[in-house]
Amino acid sequence: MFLHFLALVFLLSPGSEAFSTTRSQRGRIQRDRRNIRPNIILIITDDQDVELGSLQVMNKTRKIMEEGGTTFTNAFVSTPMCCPSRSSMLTGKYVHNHNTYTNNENCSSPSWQAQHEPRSFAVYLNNTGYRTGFFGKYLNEYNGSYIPPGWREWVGLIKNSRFYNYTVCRNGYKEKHGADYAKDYFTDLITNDSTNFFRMSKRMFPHRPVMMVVSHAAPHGPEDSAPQYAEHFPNASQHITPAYNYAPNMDKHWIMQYTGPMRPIHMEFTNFLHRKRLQTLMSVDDSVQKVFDMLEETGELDNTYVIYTADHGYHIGQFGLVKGKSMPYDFDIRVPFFLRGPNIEQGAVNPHMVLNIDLAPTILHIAGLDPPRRHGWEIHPETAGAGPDWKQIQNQQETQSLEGHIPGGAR
Ligand SMILES: *[C@@H]1O[C@H](CO)[C@@H](O)[C@H](O)[C@H]1NC(C)=O
Ligand SMILES: *[C@@H]1O[C@H](CO)[C@@H](O)[C@H](O)[C@H]1NC(C)=O
Ligand SMILES: *[C@@H]1O[C@H](CO)[C@@H](O)[C@H](O)[C@H]1NC(C)=O
Ligand SMILES: *[C@@H]1O[C@H](CO)[C@@H](O)[C@H](O)[C@H]1NC(C)=O
Ligand SMILES: *[C@@H]1O[C@H](CO)[C@@H](O)[C@H](O)[C@H]1NC(C)=O
Ligand SMILES: *[C@@H]1O[C@H](CO)[C@@H](O)[C@H](O)[C@H]1NC(C)=O
Ligand SMILES: *[C@@H]1O[C@H](CO)[C@@H](O)[C@H](O)[C@H]1NC(C)=O
Ligand SMILES: [Ca+2]
Repeated sequence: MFLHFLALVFLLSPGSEAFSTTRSQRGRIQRDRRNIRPNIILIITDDQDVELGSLQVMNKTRKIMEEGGTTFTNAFVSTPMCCPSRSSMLTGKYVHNHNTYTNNENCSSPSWQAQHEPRSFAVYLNNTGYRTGFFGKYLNEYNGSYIPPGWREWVGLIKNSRFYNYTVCRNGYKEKHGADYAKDYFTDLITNDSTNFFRMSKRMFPHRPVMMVVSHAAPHGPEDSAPQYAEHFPNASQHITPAYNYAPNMDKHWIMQYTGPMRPIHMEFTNFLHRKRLQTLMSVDDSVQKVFDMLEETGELDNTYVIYTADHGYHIGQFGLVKGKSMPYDFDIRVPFFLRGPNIEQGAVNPHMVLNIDLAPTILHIAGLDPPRRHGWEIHPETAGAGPDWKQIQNQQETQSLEGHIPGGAR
C-alpha cells in the first residue's frame, strides 16, 4: 500500500512528455480498476495445526500473509473434522443445519447436493459476475460424477487427500495422475492450474473479478513431500508441547480418561509424522509465493483479498493421543487464519474470535453482496486490524451466533 502510494506521488509529479503519457494511461487504468470488484483467493490446507508450530517453517507464507496482512490468533472451526468443516465453510452453516456430521454419511450426499450445495458462496458470486474456480480437495466423498454448482472452472479431487496416484474431475472429465513429480505432484498441479486460470481470466475478461479456491492436500496423510524437501527438518520437535504425552486426564471426557501415556515406539512415530507433515508444507509455502508473484505480475495485488486457513487443526501426541483430529480441544479446533488485501492492516494481530462459518459471509461481503441469513458473521476489511469499530461488529456477531445455535433456527 505504501509503495503503491509512493508510485502515485511519483507519477503525479511533473515530468517529460513520455512521462505524462504514462501518467494518463496509468490514471485510466487506476480509474477502471476502482470500478472492478476485488478478486478473492481462498487458500485452504488440510489438517494444519496452529498449536504444533507448523507455520514456523512457512517463511514465505508468513511474510506474505502475516507481515502483509492481519493474523487472527483466535480462529476456530465449529467441528474439527474434514467434511463437516468444509461443508460449513462452503455454506456458512453450522453442522446441525447442513447435516453432514461425519466424513461418510451425508458428505457430498444427494441431500447435500439438493439442499445445501446450490447455496454455496460460489453460486452467489458466479451469479453476480465473478469468474469462479475451484482447485484441489473438495469433500471426502466427492466422486467426480458432477460439477458442484457455481464453479466455472472445476478441478476437484476425487475422494480424500493424496499427492500421487489420484484422479481429479477436470470440468467434468476424469483425469488420472500417476507418481511422476513433475507431472503429478498434487500441490504443484493445483498451483499451476489455479494461477493459469487467474491469468487467463484477466487476459480474456479484464473487467471481471475472479474468486478462486486453492485447496491443498498438505499436510494431510499420506504426507508425500516433494523430492527436494524429503530430507528437511531431521530433528523438528515443535510438536512436543506442554500437553505432549500428558495422560491420562481424569478431568476430561471419557476418551481422555482411558488414554494413557504413549510407548517409545509411538513417540518415535510422532517425530517421524511431524517431520513428514512439515516437509509437505514446504510445497504449500512455495505455492503461496507463486500465487503472490502471479498477483504482482498481473497487477492485481492491490485489488485482491487473500485468505489462508485450514479445515481444522491436528494433534501429534497431545494428551497421549498419537495422531488425529476431531477432539474438542485447542489443538484440533484452532486453525491458522490470515487475511490480506485492500484496507486490511498489515502486520496486525486481531485477537477476536473468527470461525469457519464466518468465511462464506466474509467472502460475500467482500464481493459486495448482502449475505443471506447464515450463522457466521462477516469480517469487515476496514476493521479487520481490530480497529475501534471491531467491537461493535463483534457484538453483533455474538448475537447472531447465539441465534444460529438454535437447531433448525436461522438458516
Ligand atoms: C525461515 O527463516 C529463518 C530465519 O531467517 C531461518 O532460520 C529458517 O531456516 C527458515 N526456514 C526455512 C524452512 O527456510
Ligand atoms: C442427512 O441429511 C438429511 C437431510 O439433510 C437428514 O434428514 C439426515 O438425518 C442426515 N443423515 C444423517 C445420517 O445425519
Ligand atoms: C457418485 O455419487 C453419486 C451421488 O452423489 C451417485 O449417484 C453415483 O452412483 C456415484 N458414482 C460412483 C461411480 O460411485
Ligand atoms: C453462473 O451464472 C450465470 C449467470 O447467472 C449462469 O448463466 C451460469 O450457468 C452460472 N454458472 C455456473 C457454473 O454456475
Ligand atoms: C503409485 O502407484 C504405483 C503403481 O501402482 C506404485 O508403484 C507407487 O508406489 C504409487 N506411489 C505412491 C506415492 O502412492
Ligand atoms: C508446474 O509448473 C512448473 C513450472 O512451469 C513445472 O515445472 C511443474 O512440472 C508443474 N507441475 C505440475 C505437477 O504440473
Ligand atoms: C539431529 O539429531 C541427531 C541425533 O541427536 C544429531 O546427530 C544431528 O546432528 C541432528 N541434526 C541436525 C540437523 O541438527
Ligand atoms: Ca481435514
